[in-house]
Amino acid sequence: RNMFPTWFRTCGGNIYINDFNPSGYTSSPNYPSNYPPHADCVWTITAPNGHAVELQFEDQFYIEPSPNYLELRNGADSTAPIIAKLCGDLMPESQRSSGAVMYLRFRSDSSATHVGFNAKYFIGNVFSSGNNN
Ligand SMILES: [Ca+2]
Repeated sequence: RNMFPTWFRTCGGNIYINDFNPSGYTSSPNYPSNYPPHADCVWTITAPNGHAVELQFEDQFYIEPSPNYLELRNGADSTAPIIAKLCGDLMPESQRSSGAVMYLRFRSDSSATHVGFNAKYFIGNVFSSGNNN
């Protein structure tokens, strides 16, 4: 028997970016359709040592207020220092980890849903301090 819809089992994951796989996209379940209720997705994105993970939000962004959110942390798990907790309908600025790993968690509650998020992830330079590329 299978009590869970497909998105429950397939959202989230561990992503590794490197010279051969330098970027990709992650999004809320069903994007660009609305995310489902009761979603709880965790990703970790790992860059090479000495680099950072950068996230650039694209296309559409709409997550209802908490307890729906996309949470970003500086590290590998839910105890790591928080970078940002994102919701609302304004496209967030780019986000960057301070170390090589970024933790992402997307949650939705039982009520109405919206489009969610679509983010490009790529290798960032820890030591870069501005738009000098
Ligand atoms: Ca909701």
